[in-house]
Amino acid sequence: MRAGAVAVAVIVAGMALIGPAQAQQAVGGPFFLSPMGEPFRGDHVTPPIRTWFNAADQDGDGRISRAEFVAQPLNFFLTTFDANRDGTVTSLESSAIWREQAPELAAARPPPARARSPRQPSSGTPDPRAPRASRNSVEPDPPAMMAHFALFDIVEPVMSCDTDLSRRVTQAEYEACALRRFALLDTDADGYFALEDSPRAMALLEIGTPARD
Ligand SMILES: [Ca+2]
Ligand SMILES: [Ca+2]
Ligand SMILES: [Ca+2]
Repeated sequence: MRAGAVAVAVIVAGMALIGPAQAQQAVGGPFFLSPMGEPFRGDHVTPPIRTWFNAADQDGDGRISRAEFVAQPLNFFLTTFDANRDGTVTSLESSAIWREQAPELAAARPPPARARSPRQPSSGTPDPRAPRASRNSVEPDPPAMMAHFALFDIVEPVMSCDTDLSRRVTQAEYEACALRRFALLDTDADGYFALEDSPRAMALLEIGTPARD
């Protein structure tokens, strides 16, 4: 009985030790943030960028067409980001999803402004007046961190689509934004994006792939 109590104590202590580190594990698997802000997870076989790619490549021809690229994130936009289903996504809504499903992105984003003026648009660009000194000085810059899990260094992949600065992203704004991002990925302008077109995508393919031994 005494041994049992000791065992329980050891287990509890172990849980306390691994607790914070496992918050990420609870979300599960290597992480990729799609160009339109949807979190994807890989596993020990499939790199997370491949999970996104396969979801977008609806016809399975090994490349993402412009139409596929725009269509893929819409369901997530309308049913997950838009938590209150009013047809638009706010900064609060998108941040809540990332907190829950993408702690890696939350870590890469600048800390929330303490008292953001209501007139100040959320541009996705870090406020140059933000107190950088308050950040841990060894903390890497957000764009450097983004390279580990995204094709773009855009820490606000949804609110940066708010072209009319209404502080809400409509479906039309989101789709127009997707077209602009696709044009950046489709470097040879043939209307298709393949992972081979992007050195950064090829580097991300290595993520989640176990090292050969
Ligand atoms: Ca395709
Ligand atoms: Ca909404
Ligand atoms: Ca808007």
